[in-house]
Amino acid sequence: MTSRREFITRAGAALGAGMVARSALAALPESPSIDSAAMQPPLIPHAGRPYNPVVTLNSWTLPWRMNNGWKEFHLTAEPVEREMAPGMTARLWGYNGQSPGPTIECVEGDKVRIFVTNKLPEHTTVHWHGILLPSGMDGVGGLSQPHIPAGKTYVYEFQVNHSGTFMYHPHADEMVQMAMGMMGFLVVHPKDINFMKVDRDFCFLMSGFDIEPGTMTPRVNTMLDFNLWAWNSRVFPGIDHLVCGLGERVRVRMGNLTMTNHPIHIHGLKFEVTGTDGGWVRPEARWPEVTSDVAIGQMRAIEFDADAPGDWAMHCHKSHHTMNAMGHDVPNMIGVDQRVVQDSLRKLLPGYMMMGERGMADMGEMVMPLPDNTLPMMTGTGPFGPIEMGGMFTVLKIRENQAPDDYSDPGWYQHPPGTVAYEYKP
Ligand SMILES: [Cu+2]
Repeated sequence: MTSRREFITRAGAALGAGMVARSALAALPESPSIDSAAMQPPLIPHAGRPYNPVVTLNSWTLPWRMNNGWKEFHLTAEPVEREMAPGMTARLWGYNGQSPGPTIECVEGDKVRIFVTNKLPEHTTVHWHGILLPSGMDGVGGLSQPHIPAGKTYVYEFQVNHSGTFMYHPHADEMVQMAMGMMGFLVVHPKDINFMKVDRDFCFLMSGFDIEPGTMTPRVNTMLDFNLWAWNSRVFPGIDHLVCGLGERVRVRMGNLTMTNHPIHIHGLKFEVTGTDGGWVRPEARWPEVTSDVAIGQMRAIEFDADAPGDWAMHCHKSHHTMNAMGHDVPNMIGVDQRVVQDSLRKLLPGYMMMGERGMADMGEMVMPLPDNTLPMMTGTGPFGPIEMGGMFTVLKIRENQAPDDYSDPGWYQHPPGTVAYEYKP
């Protein structure tokens, strides 16, 4: 038997040596979970140092508790179901009920303790991408720690000494676990609440999935040919709009955990990259952009003044990344008169439909017979008709009368008379 006094002393010694305080396991914090893909309001800090919280598209921030000067979080790695857009749900792996996992927010100088419970069928670890910490807390299975076996809980403890935009993901059976959607955001706010202060601070992670139309589970061996390009495991038209008030200063933090780069383009305004995984970019080192390439494994924080009211497209500029599953592997039939072959094809493929003779725009409107649980290759409807998009596409809505903390959808932009492109009529 150990006395309570010895127990506390040993725990203290372990902490002093930068090791895991096993005593902490005695009082696991709650591991809250959500089953919805709806954007949750910013989590206003209830204790500890004050900060301006972020808003995670189609996701949420993990609640925490203070315990003797430590900010404690509890992540549970587990299989989840994620609605990727209305009409399509995927069976993924994630944290606390969803993929991606909840955003973890803390403040420069915080001592952070993160409990990780593994409810996956195999071992895992968590790597804190971009955080400067003791080597043994870096989460590389086999290299810096033993893997977390299924059913076990491990504890990570470190002090965050630099603010910025980071992420977390497994460093164990990575090809499978990342292809299944295991990732999350980690934001370290500056100690000075006025440093780099903005009016709205959005974040999302990019992921790629290969899910055969009609099925629910990603193929995990795919290296390049993904068919669903997602922001926070959502695809257009399922991705939250970014709603801003006219004149506000806005930050968007984006992380890329896919297998390719994504040139993210915003219409209607110009922005600057103000942060990377390495920290904040000095003002004299920034330049104006309307597209910023986010390479694999990178984070980019961009900032802009929301100075132009309207509905502005925001999307990856790789045109295949704004298409959903059905757009891939379709042969080019432009200029081919398919009527000649249609009858013979129908004998082989009952229900075969001519497509793409004039291009594929018709598919944006067409109601095609699709297998259950997939999405048309291009979809979504705007005030003027089909938007013909999918994947990594959403709308930045800048409105004159959007109240400061209101993230609700203001509807489509009402264009002032005489400001919409019109048909030429001689
Ligand atoms: Cu892309």
